[in-house]
Amino acid sequence: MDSFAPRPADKFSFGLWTVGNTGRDPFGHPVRAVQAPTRIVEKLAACGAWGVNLHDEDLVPFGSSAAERDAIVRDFRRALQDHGLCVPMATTNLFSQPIFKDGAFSSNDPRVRAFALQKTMTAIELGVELGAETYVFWGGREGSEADACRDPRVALQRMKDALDFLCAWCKDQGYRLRFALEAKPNEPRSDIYLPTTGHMLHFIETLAHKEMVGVNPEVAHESMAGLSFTHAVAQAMWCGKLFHIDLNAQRIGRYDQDLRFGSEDLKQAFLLVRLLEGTSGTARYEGPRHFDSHAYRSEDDEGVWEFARGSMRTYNMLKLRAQQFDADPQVRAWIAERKDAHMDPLLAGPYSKARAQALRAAQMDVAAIGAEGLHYERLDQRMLEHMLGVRS
Ligand code: DIG
Ligand code: MN
Ligand code: MN
Repeated sequence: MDSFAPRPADKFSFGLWTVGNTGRDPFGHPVRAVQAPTRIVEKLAACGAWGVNLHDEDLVPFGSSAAERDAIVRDFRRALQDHGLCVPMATTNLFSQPIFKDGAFSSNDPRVRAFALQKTMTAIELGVELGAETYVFWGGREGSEADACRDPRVALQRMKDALDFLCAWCKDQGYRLRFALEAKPNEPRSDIYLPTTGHMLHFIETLAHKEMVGVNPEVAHESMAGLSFTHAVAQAMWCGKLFHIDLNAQRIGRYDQDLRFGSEDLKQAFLLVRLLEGTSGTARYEGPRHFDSHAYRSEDDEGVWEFARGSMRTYNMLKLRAQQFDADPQVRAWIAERKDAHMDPLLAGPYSKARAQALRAAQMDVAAIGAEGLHYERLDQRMLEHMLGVRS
C-alpha cells in the first residue's frame, strides 16, 4: 500500500495545459501528441488527482461556434462525471492570440481591451458552468519591451478598471467566484506589470471589490525574481489572500521552467509544505494544491503520468516529514518562542503614553544580548536530518 498515494482529500489538481503539454519549446517541435481533454480527465483520475483546471482555449478552441462549444462542454462534463473529477479553477488565455501581443487589459488599443473583457466574460461563464469557484488572472502579456510605449501608471489603471468591471459583472450575474491574481516578473514580456505577489497584494487593496480578490502565487515566478516563495505565501496567508497556489519547481536565474514539484529546491519545498499544512500548529491552507508544471521534454506519454504521480507523492512525502519535524520534542523546545513576561506590556497592545515612557525607561543589557548565540545551526541541521529521513 503506497502511503504517499494521492487521495481526493489532498485536493491535488492539474491544468489541462500541464499534463497536456506537448513538449514544444522555443527551440523544438512538439514531442508528444495533443491529448483530448476527456482523456486527460480519465488519466488524472487514474493518478489520484482531485481536480482539473483550464484556460478557455484549453477546452474550447478559439473561434469555435456556439454549437461546437456546447458539444465540447457536454462531453467534458460527462468525463468529469464518469471519473469523479471537479473543476476548482478556471482562467482566460489572454496571451496566445496575436491580438494580445501588446497586452490585454493594459493594451494601448481600446479595441483590444474591449475584446479582452469580452473574452474573459465568456470564459468566466464557461468556468462557472463547470463549477469553478476560483478564477485566475495571469497577465502574461501585460508588460513591455519598449517602455516608452505606455506610462506604467496608465497600465495599472487599465488593469484596475478591467478587474473592477469584471468583479461588478460577476456580482451582477450572481456568480460566487473569487478572483486570484498571479504575478510573474517577466517572460513572455521583457517586464510584466505587477511582477511579484507583493505587488499584487498592494494592487488588490486599490480595487473596488477587493474582498473578492486574492492571489495565486507560483513557485517558479517568485523564484525567478530571486525572492522567497515561502515568505510570499506566508504574507498572502497573513492577510487572508491566499485564494489559490501554483506548485512547481524552478532553478534560479533561468526562464520559467515549471518543473515537477520538489525536483529542484527541496528545502524550500519542505518549508512551503510545512507552511501550507500548518504542521507547526498554525492554520492550514484549505484550498486546492494545483501543480502548474509539466513533464520534461524528454518524456513520452507514460513519462507525463509518472511526472503527475511524482508531483503528488512528493508533496505527501514532504507533508509527513514536516509533521515529524514539528512533532520532534527537541525541535519544539528549540523553537519555543522566548518568553520575557516583563517585556510583553512594552511590546503588545494599544499605544499609550505610559507604554512609551516604560519602553524608554526599560533597561536591556545590549552587549550581553548581542553576545548570545541563537543556535540556528543545530535547528537547521535537525530539519535537514528530518528531510533526509534519518530522524522520524
Ligand atoms: C502560468 O503560470 C499561468 C497560466 O498557466 C495560467 O493562466 C495560470 C493558472 O495557473 N498560470
Ligand atoms: Mn510558470
Ligand atoms: Mn501559473
